Amino acid sequence: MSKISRRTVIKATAAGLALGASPLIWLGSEAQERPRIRYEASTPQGLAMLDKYARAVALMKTKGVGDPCSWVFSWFTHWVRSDSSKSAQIALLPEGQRPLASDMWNTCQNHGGQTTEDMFLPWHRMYVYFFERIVQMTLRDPSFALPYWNYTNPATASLPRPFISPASGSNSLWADTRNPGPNNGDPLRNLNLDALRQTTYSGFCATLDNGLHGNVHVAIGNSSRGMGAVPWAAGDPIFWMHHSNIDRLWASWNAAGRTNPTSFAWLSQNFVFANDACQKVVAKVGDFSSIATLGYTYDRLEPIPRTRLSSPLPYLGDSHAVVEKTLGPVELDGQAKRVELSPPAASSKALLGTRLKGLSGERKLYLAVDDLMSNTAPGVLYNIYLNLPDGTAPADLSPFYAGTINFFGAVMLDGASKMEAPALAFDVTDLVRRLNANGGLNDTVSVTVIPDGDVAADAKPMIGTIALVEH
Ligand SMILES: [Cu+2]
Repeated sequence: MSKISRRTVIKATAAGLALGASPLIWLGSEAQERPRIRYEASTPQGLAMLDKYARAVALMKTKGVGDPCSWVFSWFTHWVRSDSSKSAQIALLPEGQRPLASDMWNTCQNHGGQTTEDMFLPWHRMYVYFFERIVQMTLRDPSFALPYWNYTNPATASLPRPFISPASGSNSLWADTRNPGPNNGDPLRNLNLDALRQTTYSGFCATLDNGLHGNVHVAIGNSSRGMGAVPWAAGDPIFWMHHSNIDRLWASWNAAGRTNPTSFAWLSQNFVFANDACQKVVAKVGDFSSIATLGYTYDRLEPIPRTRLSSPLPYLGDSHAVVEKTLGPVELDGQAKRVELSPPAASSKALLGTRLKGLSGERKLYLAVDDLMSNTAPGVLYNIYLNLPDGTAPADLSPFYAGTINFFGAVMLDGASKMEAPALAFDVTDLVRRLNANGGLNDTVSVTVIPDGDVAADAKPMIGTIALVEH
């Protein structure tokens, strides 16, 4: 058991008792304190927090795996490392530490198929929240707040300095499981805040998870033991700055007036975590729907882009909306892959140009990429282009660029009951219009998928369907 200060013990015991009765009482008293601010990681305040964070990570790494306030216990709460298994790791623990590990480990939502994709945001908000409390307790510093990493701002698209310098094991924030580019300070590329354009919660949650969130995981970490693979992701200290930012984007989306689910099923869902007394807490999604009652805020929220997307998820359910699609699954490897899309029925052939002229109001054309699956993490992002002329030089690809996909959530995990194969849709209205105006369409669309780096040999990534959809 970890050493904690007398003051923390008293506070935590009171919190524990209150929680037994109702989590609301505990969260309510929390909200009366002045909210802590989560700062952008590269600001002076953010860097000061990262200094504290580095000390906390080092301390947490010295604690035994079975201590719910240890580094590894937090990591395994997301998912247990894939060279072992949950049951094997639990068997190594002292008897008394097994029940909580059994309740908490491998609970990342919704990679195990336990709940629904709508739980991605609240589960990770709770995960970050309770981790932040454990860091506060570890440092005996209740003013600590986790900084966030704002990678979609080109000025801060490189890993924050303390994570890469010094580049050695003496730095508790450095990891040798990252891709060499980012770990040498290269900025992340092809990231955007398109998810914020979604108008429904389910569309927003899934687009953020499968899009920006997964792209950042894969861009930073390798697929064997790093951020690029779910079972290893939370072992890299940058994980928490990434998810602090994902949480900030959710808060931003809400601040612009977009609303969360109000269903009983969503609000009443419970998840198990450990509090800052390293003891079990049961947290309810309804208590984490808004950060206003959670005692923290952000130094800056993102403005919502003016152009909206009418939440095309689930886009392939309505077959009338499909303009053209692939005829079968698209198997990817280490090379560029080109596939032609075909109209679902012969009668609808040669309608793309007409359809473009007829697009009115909020209706748009989307490239839907559905049912992503992979044996193991391929370890690269794939960029998608429309009607790419043969032999286009790498420097000339951008006029044909439609979007970037990742297979972060597309691998069936050990111990998972099922998997929701990720899906994404990209607004390609302007791209298709431009290609059509340049005479580059001829009423057919071809899609080229190009890996942005080397693909792991045994990965075998596959896209179930690629379709052009009007919605
Ligand atoms: Cu994540």
